[in-house]
Amino acid sequence: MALERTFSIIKPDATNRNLTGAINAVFEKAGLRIVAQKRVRMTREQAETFYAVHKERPFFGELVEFMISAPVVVQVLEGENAVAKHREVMGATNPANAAEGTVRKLYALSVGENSVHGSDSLDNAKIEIAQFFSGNEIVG
Ligand code: RTP
Ligand code: MG
Repeated sequence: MALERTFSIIKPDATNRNLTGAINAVFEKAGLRIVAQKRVRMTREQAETFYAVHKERPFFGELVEFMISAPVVVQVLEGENAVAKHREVMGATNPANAAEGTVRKLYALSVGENSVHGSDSLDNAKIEIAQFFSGNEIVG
């Protein structure tokens, strides 16, 4: 087992509904430690860069508009197998397919407004963390 760090976003649909604490409770209960956290309003450029891998997808424009529509909470989570554990507790992208007890089953509104983001690999976690945090903002 390896101690990992992953990058997490609590998305606008969740911050709008005041769910930051409720979602953090799910993460902490799963053994993920919040080692960095800040509330930010993403710029359009930040959102486009962050989701550049989805640039050609039909939902790209909608996704960027959504991510800049309200504040988000960006986080670094640390724990054993943090990348996989975080994705497990987030649940499937589409809440209709998400398992009981997962964040998306509990809180997501739709496949687009699905409350949370989590890195999909350790390599992407490192890239995504560096887009939002400097080293001295992360306290393990
Ligand atoms: P995320 O990157 O946000 O953690 O979510 P994910 O890996 O589960 O999903 P991904 O395929 O990477 O898609 C990124 C985000 O785009 C939005 N989306 N909308 N309207 C649609 O069909 C659709 N499909 C994806 C979601 O907000 C998804 O989380
Ligand atoms: Mg993804």
